[in-house]
Amino acid sequence: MLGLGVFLLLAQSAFGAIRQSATVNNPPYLATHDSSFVPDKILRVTAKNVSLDCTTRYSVIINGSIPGPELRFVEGQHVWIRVYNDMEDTNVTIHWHGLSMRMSPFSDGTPMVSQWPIPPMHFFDYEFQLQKGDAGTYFYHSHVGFQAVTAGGALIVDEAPGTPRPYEYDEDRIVMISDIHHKTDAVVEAQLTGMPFMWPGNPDNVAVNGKSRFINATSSQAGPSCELAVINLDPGKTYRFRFIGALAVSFIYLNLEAHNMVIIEVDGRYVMPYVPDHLEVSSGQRYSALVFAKTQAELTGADGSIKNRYWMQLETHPQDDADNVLYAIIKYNAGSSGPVDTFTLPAAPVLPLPKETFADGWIEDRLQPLNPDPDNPWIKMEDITRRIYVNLTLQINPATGHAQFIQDGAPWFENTPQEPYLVSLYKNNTKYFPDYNRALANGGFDPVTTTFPAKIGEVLEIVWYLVGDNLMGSVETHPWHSHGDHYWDAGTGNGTYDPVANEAKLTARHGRIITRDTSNTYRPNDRPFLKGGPGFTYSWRSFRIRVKNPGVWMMHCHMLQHMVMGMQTVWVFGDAKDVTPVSQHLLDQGYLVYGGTAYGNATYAPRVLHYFADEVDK
Ligand SMILES: [Cu+2]
Repeated sequence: MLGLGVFLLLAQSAFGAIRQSATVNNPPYLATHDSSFVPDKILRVTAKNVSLDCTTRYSVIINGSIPGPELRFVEGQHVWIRVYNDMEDTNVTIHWHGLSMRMSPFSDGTPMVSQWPIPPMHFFDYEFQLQKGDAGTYFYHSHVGFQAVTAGGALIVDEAPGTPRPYEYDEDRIVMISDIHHKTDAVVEAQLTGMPFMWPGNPDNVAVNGKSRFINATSSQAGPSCELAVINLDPGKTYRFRFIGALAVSFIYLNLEAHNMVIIEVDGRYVMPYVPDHLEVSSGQRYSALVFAKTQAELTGADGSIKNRYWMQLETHPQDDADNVLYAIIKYNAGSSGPVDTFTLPAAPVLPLPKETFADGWIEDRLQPLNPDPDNPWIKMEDITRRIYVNLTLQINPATGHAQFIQDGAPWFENTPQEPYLVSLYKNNTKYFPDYNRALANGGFDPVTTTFPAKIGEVLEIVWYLVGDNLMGSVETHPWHSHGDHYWDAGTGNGTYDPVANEAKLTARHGRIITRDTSNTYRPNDRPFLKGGPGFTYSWRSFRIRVKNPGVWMMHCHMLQHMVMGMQTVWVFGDAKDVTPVSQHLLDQGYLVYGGTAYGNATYAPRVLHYFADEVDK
């Protein structure tokens, strides 16, 4: 633990003064956040009718727009974000997707896991400390119900001022891809959890940066809420396109017309350059790619005319149904300066994209880390202290038609725990706290608390098994997202897991394996999904992780529909003595009760724990 008051740093940037700190408060202390407290960012969550995709829908939105504002921070920055829940009848939390909340475990934004949700008409101050190595592409989103389909935005971490980037580029461009459902959150949630279960339907469309044009729209509807996204480029510059899979359920294939992409980042970590023939993005994943803009000469044809617009083509690859083809426009600041037609779609798809459904691992086994971290070396098989198999399957009640996803026999819903696990941990409330030995005796899963507990220092291999459902024996592909830390993505394959055979594959890669936070458990591509029958194990995926960050972290399918249907797991790392010590009286009535004194409102300034020091605290 670093001593108090050392390494206090101030940095100047284009944003003005930023908080910076390498100092951990041990123990954290409470401060009143009255009007003198100035957060770095303010997010206000509301619900209202919003026009998007040529239609109007009642949606949860952040700071009045879809997507919410783009947040930018730098490595080393100490961040405070105030989130106002301006809704009168619904809870909210915000999760900082891909960032580790390391030493500020109340900030992970998972309702009933890391915190009590923010009650209506209250606000909560989230604190986190960015570290070297965090530079990359992230996003933030609500973690309640189906809200994240519209309530989210890009979150970018840049290198600290003066720190060189491993890849040079002139500017970046956000490409945030989100699903559009014309049905409201309430209808979608009711159908998914209904008896009988009803699939609300695949997305009506996909938006790029909050722009979309419904395929059946008429030209009279053209306008700001009924048009394609435009990405503007200057000739000759090098761009970093930051693709963000802020999706509900779609798997996206995409490509650029007449431009190559060089992948340089996966889920917030730089990778060796890789040139794919197309990009695949599933819910929760992010990729950065360098795109080299054409020069003025390259844009100019033999007749002197300038071609200044190109297509970005996106296709959704749902599990079974026909693909949807969608577009954004890449527009050069060159040639004609007239208005851009953002409404007319191409008569036929302009780019070739693979036709198979989303499976087989794409380029995942070819990605390599740019700079392997010497302090966190690749986990070899002999380093693993415990292997946990988690069976993922859909369970349908033949009598009621109710459907839920179960993990090792149990679903997890936001109303599963009686109080947030982290709260139970601080209260040392063993009634709601996992029993490690009980879990060990049950393959790692504690069925009483519906959690997977682990001790600090353990080295886990988590093997996710796709298991045929109880009626038909079918399976689907799921993007599994990990909170709390990146894991080593130790591969995927059909059938049951053979550790020795997989280790031979990994060894052949010389341990150049990437860490990331979202990977797919694939349905086998040869579509044998009814062949094995109920309970049949179709495929596996391995995550390896050193248990080092105390806290309560979710690992869940990132498809919002499946989260609503219970496809989530909760991992408790460490026990009461491992979480940063905070004396009980500091926590009473603050974080430990719903709407406690850590939650402010119009007339009340909250009392907030400070896990990190900075100049404002002095
Ligand atoms: Cu899923």
